[in-house]
Amino acid sequence: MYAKTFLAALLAPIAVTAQLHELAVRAGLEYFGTALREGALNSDSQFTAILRDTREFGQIVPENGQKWESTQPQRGQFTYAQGDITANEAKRNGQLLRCHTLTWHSQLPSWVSSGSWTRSSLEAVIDSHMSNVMGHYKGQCYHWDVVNEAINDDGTWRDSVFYRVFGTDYLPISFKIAKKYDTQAKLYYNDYNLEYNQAKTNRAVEIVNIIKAAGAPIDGVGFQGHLIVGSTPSRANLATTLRRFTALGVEVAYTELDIRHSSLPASSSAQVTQGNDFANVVGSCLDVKGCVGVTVWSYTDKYSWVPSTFNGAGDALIYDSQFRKKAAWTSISSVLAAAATGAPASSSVVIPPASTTFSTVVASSTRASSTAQATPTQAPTEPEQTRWGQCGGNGWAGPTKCQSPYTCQVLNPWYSQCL
Ligand code: 9MR
Repeated sequence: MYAKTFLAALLAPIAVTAQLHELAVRAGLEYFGTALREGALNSDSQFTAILRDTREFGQIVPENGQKWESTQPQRGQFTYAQGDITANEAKRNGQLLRCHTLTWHSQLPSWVSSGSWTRSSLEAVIDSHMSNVMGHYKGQCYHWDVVNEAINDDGTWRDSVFYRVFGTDYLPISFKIAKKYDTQAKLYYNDYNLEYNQAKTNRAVEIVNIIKAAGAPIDGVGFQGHLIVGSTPSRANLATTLRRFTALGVEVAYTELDIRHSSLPASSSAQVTQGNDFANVVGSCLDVKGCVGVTVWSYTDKYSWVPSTFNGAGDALIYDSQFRKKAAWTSISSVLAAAATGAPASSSVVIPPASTTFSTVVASSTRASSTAQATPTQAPTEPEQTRWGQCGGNGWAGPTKCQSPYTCQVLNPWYSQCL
């Protein structure tokens, strides 16, 4: 067995130097990421420097630049200047790019929302939008949020131009069209307030079922995670909710996480509560096989959509407005470090052969996604990972083979996965 002293010696440098993405990958997630506020890049050197720290953020997503009003403000006129800011940045830094978003009622130009459409004319509009926008970003998007926010908070269907013309058919139609124009990106349904496991969550489960029943492809469900300090569900309840979706055969991710204080300034105890809430959200992702990553919706309180939408509320992120790490940052790093370095859980982790170096133990994760097993006393056989298990990446010394029919695919320099 592994001597605690050796582990402690290994833990020290990790605790000192590691940042959130680095820890997240060591803990078995694919990434820890952030949204990029386009206007802040280059105009704010502190913002830009932290955003470019790939140990901190291994994935970025445009906060606004790829939305319909930015990419096709007038019919047939496509512009990518705003969307390219984040795409180019991801390329420059070697970060994964989440792409956001296509069929959405909001930030939708009035030529679409107020147009007079038949099913076939609106389908042609969606097709043309996806053909152009997805074509422009083809090969760059790790995920695409194909449909965004189709449900009201009470679980009823949102009244959008898409719903009025197609009923729920626009859901599978959008996913089928999306697949035509990018066969590699993982296609997501993305929404907020799914975390509470109530009527809206039930409807999102129905969305996955509707899409699959129509023979359309869907790979993931994004939990936006716009939450409130002190009202965030427990880690166990969040995990239970995520599992409702992974049980349907789709992956999940927290895609727009922020946890706002309802009133400001936040007391020190409210800041601790915020830290615990963040830790519970990130912890729930670690607990669920098929939860692939966590993205904060901007990382600094200097740039957040919250204060302009919720009067008096704010400070919802993990760095303060002067770019100092908050208690929330520390809580997240602790929960990730614990998962990255904790003792292997007997039922769920790849236990390396006895001869394996200690770096393997650290690189192995205790999270639920790794399932192949070998006992330390057995002659080293070649273990195989199941679907979603890690099978390669810098520092990885675990199994590199996948169980059939999955193959080991390189997602980034730190992480290859059985898909
Ligand atoms: O953060 C975005 C903000 O700058 C925009 O003004 C706003 C307009 O709708 O959209 C915000 O981002 C939203 C995201 O695209 C979808 N989920 C909710 C986010 C917060 O409103």
